[in-house]
Amino acid sequence: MNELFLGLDCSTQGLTAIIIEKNTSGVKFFHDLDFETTFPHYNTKNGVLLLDEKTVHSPPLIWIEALETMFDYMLKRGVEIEQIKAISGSAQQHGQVYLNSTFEKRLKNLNPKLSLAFQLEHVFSRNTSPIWMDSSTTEQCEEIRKALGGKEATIKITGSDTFERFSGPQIRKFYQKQPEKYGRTAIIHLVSSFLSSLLLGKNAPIDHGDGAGMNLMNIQSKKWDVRALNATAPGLKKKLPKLCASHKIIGKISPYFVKRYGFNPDTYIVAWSGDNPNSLIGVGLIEKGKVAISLGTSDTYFSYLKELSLDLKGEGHVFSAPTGDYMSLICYKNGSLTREYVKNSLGLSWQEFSRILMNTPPGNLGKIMLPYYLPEIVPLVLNPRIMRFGFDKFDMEGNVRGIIEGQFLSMKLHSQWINETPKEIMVTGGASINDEILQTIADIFGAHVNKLDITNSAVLGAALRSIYSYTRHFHGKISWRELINTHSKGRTIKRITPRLQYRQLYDDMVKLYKKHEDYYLNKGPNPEPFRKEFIRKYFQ
Ligand code: ADP
Ligand code: XUL
Repeated sequence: MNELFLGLDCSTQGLTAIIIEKNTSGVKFFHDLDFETTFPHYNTKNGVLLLDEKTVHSPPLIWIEALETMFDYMLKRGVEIEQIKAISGSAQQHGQVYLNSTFEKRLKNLNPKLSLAFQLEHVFSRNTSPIWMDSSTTEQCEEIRKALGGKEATIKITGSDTFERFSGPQIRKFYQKQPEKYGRTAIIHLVSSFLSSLLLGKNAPIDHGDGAGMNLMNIQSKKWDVRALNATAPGLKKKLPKLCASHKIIGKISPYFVKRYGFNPDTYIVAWSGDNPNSLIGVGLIEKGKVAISLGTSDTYFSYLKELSLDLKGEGHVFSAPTGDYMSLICYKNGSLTREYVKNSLGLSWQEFSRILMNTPPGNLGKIMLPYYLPEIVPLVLNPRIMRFGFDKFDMEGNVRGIIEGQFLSMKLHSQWINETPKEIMVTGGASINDEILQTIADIFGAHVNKLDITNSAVLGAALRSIYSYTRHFHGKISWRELINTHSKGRTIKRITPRLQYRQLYDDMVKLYKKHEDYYLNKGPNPEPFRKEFIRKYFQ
């Protein structure tokens, strides 16, 4: 009999589901739901509500409605739902869901004849959820950092400096600005633990991977850190779920889903985690030596760490990895949405954009773009503006190459703390289908870039984690290596080779880019003479 495993990924822009079997690499079911177009009544743009330039939320009900719409679709497609043995999931990191005291009661008493969104409409103590794109908590970041003894101390305690999008500073802002609503909040979930709570029919724990993105969990002991809790908001410990290992089976599926969709009552729910920790598994990074770049709504650069190794400069993060080890990560807000903005403002399709990228010279004739369309996380830019040096917004070629080179020169520059010069880069996320972008990444990093047949590695990672935990539970032993060899290894459909003739040019250009960044952000010297020199060296 088929043993099926379900992975779900609730990202910024949509919900994805995948069903796989334990011992074969085939995909039994795959489906994507886009929030903006499938659920227009929430009025989101790309899945989010832009309340002001720095304040970015999403309506948590959209995630509930997406979950049930996905299960309705699975029923309609005749998926053998009763054969699903275990479910795990992935969600955009950092976002919080604020719930009142009726939440758990309602979860335990759901009527299978009625929709989930209808029954859970009134469980929120805050109607919208701040998400990872929010950058409105600089004040709270400073306060928490100070209370923890400064930047280095904060990093040593939580694995990261305080960041605007991290859950702790966001919770502090809510407590400060809306103390009554904070008082009425019984539990604060992450998006991942919120969705797993729905499946479980009671409050689910937060796993160590997503917990590390809160500025509240001690990165060494993997427990809530009392100093961080006290620095954030009073009475917070009581409002947080428990923490658990990412591989933990947290229970069986709630009777609601058994009765409404025909799930087997013995379907196990495995702790959900963040999209980046899930992607680590989906692209198969379980040992040192390789890195991954995710080109989703955010662009992220991440790698596996055997030992805890912190970025004391403070731009990067260390999270727990699903294997129980660690992972390093840097995150850029100016990812796909910024590429899309430049493409759309030039009136181009992706095909036209890619053709221009292919036909323009590496080095962009010395034109440099700082790609801050949105507030940026790395480096911190709170008042964004796209900066162009040597061209204007009407120069089609200059802008197409400028945005892509700007983004990945910045990534190369700011990933140096990870101390891992990659020879191989795994790429994932929506933009990883674009070969011309991948060629630019290969050239800038001087590394081979591997493109996978499934561009959503987070959802694959979630399904693999469900197999891992289920098998470990019933058979006592399973190796990550074996699992990844069966499911992830053969997925590379293209290997893009770096063009060695551009290595020196890009080494010089990273330095040139840094001078422009320093000039714009840190009042550094005028970089124009260096740009002229670069043009003389490579283009005259
Ligand atoms: P998330 O998981 O964060 O919701 P995805 O990984 O699904 O996002 O990526 C969505 C993004 O993929 C879109 O915003 C879009 O800009 C980008 N994308 C889709 N097709 C292409 C393409 N051909 N070239 C570049 N980017 C693309
Ligand atoms: C990671 C981050 C984003 C979100 C959205 O720290 O903020 O990558 O997880 O995908």
